[in-house]
Amino acid sequence: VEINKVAILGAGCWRTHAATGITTFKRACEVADETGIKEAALTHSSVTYAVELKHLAGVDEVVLSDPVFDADGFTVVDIEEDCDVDLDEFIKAHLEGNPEDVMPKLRDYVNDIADDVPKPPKGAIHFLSPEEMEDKLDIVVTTDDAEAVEDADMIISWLPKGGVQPDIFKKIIDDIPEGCIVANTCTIPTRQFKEMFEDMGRDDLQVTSYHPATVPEHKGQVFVAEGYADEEVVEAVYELGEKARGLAFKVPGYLLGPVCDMASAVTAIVYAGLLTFRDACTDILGAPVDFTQNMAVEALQMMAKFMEEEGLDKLEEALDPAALTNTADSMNFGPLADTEILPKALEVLEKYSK
Ligand code: GMP
Repeated sequence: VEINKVAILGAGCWRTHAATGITTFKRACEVADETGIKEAALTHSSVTYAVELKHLAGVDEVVLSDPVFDADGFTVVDIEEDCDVDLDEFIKAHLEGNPEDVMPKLRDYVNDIADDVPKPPKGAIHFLSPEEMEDKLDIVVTTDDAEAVEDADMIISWLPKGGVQPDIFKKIIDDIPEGCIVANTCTIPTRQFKEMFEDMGRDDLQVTSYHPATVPEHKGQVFVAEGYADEEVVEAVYELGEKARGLAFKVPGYLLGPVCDMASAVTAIVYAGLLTFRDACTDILGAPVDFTQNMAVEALQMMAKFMEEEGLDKLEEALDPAALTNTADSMNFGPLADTEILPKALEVLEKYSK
């Protein structure tokens, strides 16, 4: 499997990254340092992906396509003029010092102008112009999706939230090469992404993901979905991701959302619960693993049913959280107690009790 041309659809906007108030340009600065291209420090979203693929993973041709590049609302923030931050100091703060010495200035400026900049695709906030992206980063920038995907070995979708992706892909569906690798990021679950292409008659495509589980400029990592593409393809994307992003994980495709999206907070708590529950039951009580598994499956499935039937905002009305503080406390032994997961959970339930 050779990946010589990558097309990235969608370039993103930094306003939401500013709004969270917690992310930095740490990875972008590392990329600037590793490649010697200073301007790489000023990339975000899929633009950081593009630089990494071109200069760290050695992909011949990286094309970034977004209608916003031609839009009146495309806004380039000059960190020196607008935010009063020197580029060398910006990089130094991220690599050797504390990013928070400089980040508040960028966030404040962007939060201030955000209301006046139209949302993508009519406008977007970047720190480099499309010309600088081409000249300094050596990537191809276009507004023509059909041209971008022509002869591509891999397409990465940084397109808006799920619902609109079919309409965008429909327009270029015949331009996507036979057997092309198509990867989703954080805006659509991989399973839904796969079904979308199948609905368009493209079950020849190799579906996987190139999911950052963060904003790409902040942290170098990527999550690659398994199960919907040939194993060699998943391996190739994984190796590409490792070179480009520094750290890559393979994840069963259907788990990509639960592991990488916001509900990973729920998944992490549930997963930690499953591991400690398993060990407490099998190691200490000597319970058979299949019996233990059945009980855990029942708990997970019924909790999902409970939430669907009652609604997430009305859970406490239907089941007093205190009910569990009085049943689960006798489970407070072995790994469940040692790892402090159950005592902490019971404390939280107590707080929410009626
Ligand atoms: O994060 C979503 C990104 O997708 C934004 O930068 C949008 O401007 C971009 N976007 C919206 N519509 C399209 C489209 O039809 N093609 C491409 N390539 N990007 C789009």
